[in-house]
This record gives sequence, C-alpha cells and structure tokens, in this order.
Amino acid sequence: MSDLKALIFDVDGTLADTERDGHRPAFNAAFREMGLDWDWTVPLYGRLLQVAGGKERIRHYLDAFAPEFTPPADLDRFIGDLHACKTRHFVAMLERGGIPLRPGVLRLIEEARSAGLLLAIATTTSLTNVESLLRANLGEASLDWFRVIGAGDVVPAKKPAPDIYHHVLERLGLSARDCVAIEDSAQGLRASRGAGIVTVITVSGYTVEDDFSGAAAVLEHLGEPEMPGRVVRGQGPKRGIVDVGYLDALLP
Ligand code: XBP
Ligand code: MG
Repeated sequence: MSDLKALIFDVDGTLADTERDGHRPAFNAAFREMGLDWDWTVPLYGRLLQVAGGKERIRHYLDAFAPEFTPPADLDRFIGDLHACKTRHFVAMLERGGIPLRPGVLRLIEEARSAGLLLAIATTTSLTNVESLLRANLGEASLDWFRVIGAGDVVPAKKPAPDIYHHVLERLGLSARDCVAIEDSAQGLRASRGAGIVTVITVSGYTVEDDFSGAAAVLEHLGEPEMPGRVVRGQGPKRGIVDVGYLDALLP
C-alpha cells in the first residue's frame, strides 16, 4: 500500500441507512409533538432529499409543499426549534439501537485503523447525530477513532458544495490525492469530487437512481466475507469486499 493516507466517510446512507427509517420518522414525530399535521411519507421524503440539511429541507417543504401554512413571525426560530425537536427524536431512536451500521462499515474501519490510515467524517447532518450513531453502534471510544468529524453547520454551504470536504482536508492536513471518500448520493459525490477526492459510492435506499458520473466505482455496499457487495458500475473489489488495498489502487 502506498499513497492512501485517509478514508473520509459520509454518514447518512453510507455509515448507516438513516433517511427513510431514521430521519423521516424523527421529522414526523417532531411535527406531531409541535402540533403540526404534516406527514412526510416515504415518497415525499424522497423528493425532499433533493435538499441537503434538515433545516433547509423544512424550509423547502414550506416553500414547495405547504403553501397554505401561515409561517410564524420568526420563521428561522420556528424552523430551528422544530429541527432541534427532530434531532431529539432521532437521537432517542439511535440510543434505542434502532439504526445499525451498513454491511462492511465496521470491518473496513477496523482494517483501515490497523493499516494506520486516518479516519474522518464529512457530513451534512449535525454533530450530535454523528456522535450518537457512533456511540450507539461502536461505543464511546469510537468517537476518538476519527481524527476529524466535519458536520452540519460547521461550513456555510452544505453538499453538493465541496465546503465540508475542504474543511476536513484542511483539518487533516492532507491533500485530496491522499484520500478516498465513501458516499451514497449524487449530492455527496458532487461535494467530494468538487474537492478533488476519489470517491466510491455505496448506493442507499433513496439514491439507487442517482447520477453517479465521476465516481470511481458504484457498489451495493462495502461487502462482508459472508455477504459480498454487488458491483453496480465500475471496477469493483475482489470477492465483492472493499478493503484498503482496493481503495489505495483507485488513487491515480
Ligand atoms: C444527509 C443530509 C442530512 C440528513 C438529516 O447527510 O442531507 O441533512 O438528511 O440530518 P449526509 P439533519 O451528508 O451524511 O449524507 O436533520 O441533521 O440535517
Ligand atoms: Mg449521504
């Protein structure tokens, strides 16, 4: 192994399939708690996912799907409170162990750590959600496995803007060619490619139909010895298992 120095993981759809059965019901629980008769169904949520960021997604919903809603005087405050309520519901769901990691995630993280690679996270979701997901699935100590966790509002522009990846590279002290990113969505791919990072896609529930032009490979998931991942497009790993050697070989 030679050039690869760090793996940068997206969270939602990559570390875990969080959108349909995690974030969406958490939003709906928050709507109920705040006395709103909104219901984000599975298909509607798929359309709302075109906008990255929970707060931004609520605002988009109001603009595009709830014209009859009379917004309160302080809309920013209202959206902020509603999103904070949603985050509480999402974290409670994680703490109940409701959202496991996707196939191959823990295996690859452990392999990368033993190989001396740096680990980082570049996500649109909030830091609270990231820490709760890691804590619930990997234990408290796992938070220290990641040299950098770039999340949520730490950057001005969310995916597909490359800001969060630039932020993570800067904090890692590395350049794009030292890293490989693992993403699940076209938005995420545009962000990582916008920062010049070689990117592997593991498609998730809502992103199967996305345009993954520019991805080094598009895979079903990272694979396990007993559950190899199918190759959707591009040069897949041997035996359907993404390992450090395969990722290193993707670097120019
Ligand atoms: C995906 C997102 C997030 C989540 C909701 O993040 O767009 O906004 O849908 O999380 P990722 P918040 O970059 O990890 O794929 O409500 O915390 O924004
Ligand atoms: Mg994602």
